Amino acid sequence: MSEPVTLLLDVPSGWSGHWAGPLREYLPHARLIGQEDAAAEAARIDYLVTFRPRKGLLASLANLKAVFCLGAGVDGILADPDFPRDLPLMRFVDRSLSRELAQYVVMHVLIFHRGQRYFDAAQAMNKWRQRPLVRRTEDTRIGILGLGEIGTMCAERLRDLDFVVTGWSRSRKSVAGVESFAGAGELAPFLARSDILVCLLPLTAETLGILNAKTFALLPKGAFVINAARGGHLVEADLVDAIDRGHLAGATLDVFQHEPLPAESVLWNHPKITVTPHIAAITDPRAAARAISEGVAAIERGEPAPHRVDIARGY
Ligand code: NDP
Ligand code: OXD
Repeated sequence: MSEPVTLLLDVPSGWSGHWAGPLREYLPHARLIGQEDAAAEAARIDYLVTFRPRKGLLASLANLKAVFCLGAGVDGILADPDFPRDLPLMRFVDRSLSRELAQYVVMHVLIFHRGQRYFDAAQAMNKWRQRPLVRRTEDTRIGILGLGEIGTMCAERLRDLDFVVTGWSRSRKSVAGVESFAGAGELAPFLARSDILVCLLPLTAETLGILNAKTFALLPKGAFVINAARGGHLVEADLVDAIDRGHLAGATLDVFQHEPLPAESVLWNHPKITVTPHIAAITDPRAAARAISEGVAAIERGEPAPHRVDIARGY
């Protein structure tokens, strides 16, 4: 009988219970070990399951067959200089993840579009303050940076609410009712017609800092920004400046350059910025365990696992 495969679950100890049960359920014949046993077992570890590996961990695992990322974005793994560039890296792609993120985006689009903060402030003062929509839905243009697995579902949901939706990606897309802009050359016209800009790009060398003063200047006056992708996409000081000068109406941010967001960050208390703690879409442990078990089975059969990351491209 062949040896069982060994999986290292590299998540902070408070989270391991959350992931271990589903992984044991879907991979009943595997040896599952936690961070505490990683050093002693390093040479026997076949598969690493992680999101942001601890410094030095990848360098210590000489016999890895593959890495499974617990999230959709693999920037936290690729940022590690010890990640072997030829090692298969799989990211998490699942309808449940896209759905959670689409809910988050739709909710924050509607909070802005419907002026909910105005009504919250009125309620806090026991005031009955009626006000019509600032802009008609049919006239509100939403631009989605990144029309991939998640961006496409967000675009479809917003389109179904009668917003005017466009998407920007590297390659041209064909999504019913959603206009596609592609490549660096079409970024400026895409931005010029985005009253609400939603970032759902992967963080790569090309997209790092893409939400900056130049980008904001190309948005229409009064535009709103939602960043649910990665903190590295946003130059936070440029956002605050564009809001404080009155060019942008505000922003919702789920991701930050430094996470957890430091208590002294000006973003926490800015009256026109909503902060959430990287919860736009949380990976479902059972869905992830199922995907990992399918990936491990494929690799053990000598076949490619689904959702392998193109390392050169960075996503
Ligand atoms: P995908 O890889 O499916 O989609 C990425 C999209 O970005 C593609 O359309 C791609 O274009 C486009 N893109 C990439 N690079 C460029 C570029 N240089 N110029 C233009 N377009 C580009 O990713 P997902 O939709 O699955 O996930 C997107 C991101 O969402 C993740 O990387 C992660 O950072 C973030 N995320 C955040 C979560 C949260 O809780 N806040 C949860 C889950 C994900 P093309 O299709 O042409 O290749
Ligand atoms: C992800 C995330 O990339 O949780 O899935 O941010």
